[in-house]
Amino acid sequence: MSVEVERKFVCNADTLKTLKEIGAVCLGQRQFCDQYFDTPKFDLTLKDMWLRKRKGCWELKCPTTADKAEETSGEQSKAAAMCSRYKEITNLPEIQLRVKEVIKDVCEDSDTETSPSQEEESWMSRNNLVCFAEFTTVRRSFTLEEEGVQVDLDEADFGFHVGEIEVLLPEGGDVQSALEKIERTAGKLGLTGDKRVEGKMHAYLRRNHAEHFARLLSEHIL
Ligand code: V4E
Repeated sequence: MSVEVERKFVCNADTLKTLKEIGAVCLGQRQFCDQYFDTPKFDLTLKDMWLRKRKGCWELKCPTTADKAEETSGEQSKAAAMCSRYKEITNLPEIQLRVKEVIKDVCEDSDTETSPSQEEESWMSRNNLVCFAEFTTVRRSFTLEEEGVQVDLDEADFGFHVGEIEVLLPEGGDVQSALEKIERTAGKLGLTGDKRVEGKMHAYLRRNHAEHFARLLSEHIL
């Protein structure tokens, strides 16, 4: 399991130029399709749990518990407020356990021999998991001098662009240092805003699931 600390930013025509000027190295461009799953009642996302399939692999993002030591000064809490932080789980049995804590699995696996894909199908149908969002992203990734920092410029197929500065940590890694690296990178990129920038899923839900989007906002999940 790892922890992703991330700050999203509005990217514009100058972002590429600025990245070059600050010595960012392009790692390449890739395209992927994300499918997000939840129950029809949105049991997972209402708990801020985001289950998706990307390039055939399952991933679950869920909240981390905040570390009090991170909020010792005003500047530090400002940096933390601009960033999101989620546990990223990629191991399917562990994902299934986490999902089971939220959704009551109606029956256990049978002993009959089934292929992994049949088991996945069966797990999804037992838990009533349906795809509620699907979109393709073209991502250009950059690395910077700042150790472990990656900048992604994303373009989603529904006409939405966003930049992300992110640091991936092992569980229990130094979140404070990650926040500082992200702050320094944001400074180099000349980012001045003090409000969180919406991500692809925000924009997708706003456009396609307005009622659920409003509920997530009212429950302070988005
Ligand atoms: C909406 C959401 C999540 C699902 C999307 O996660 P995100 O990191 O935006 O997607 P992506 O494609 O950049 O994933 P990556 O390739 O970096 O793994 S996970 C958590 N949320 C909620 C959320 C929030 N409340 N606030 C912000 C700023 N971001 C996400």
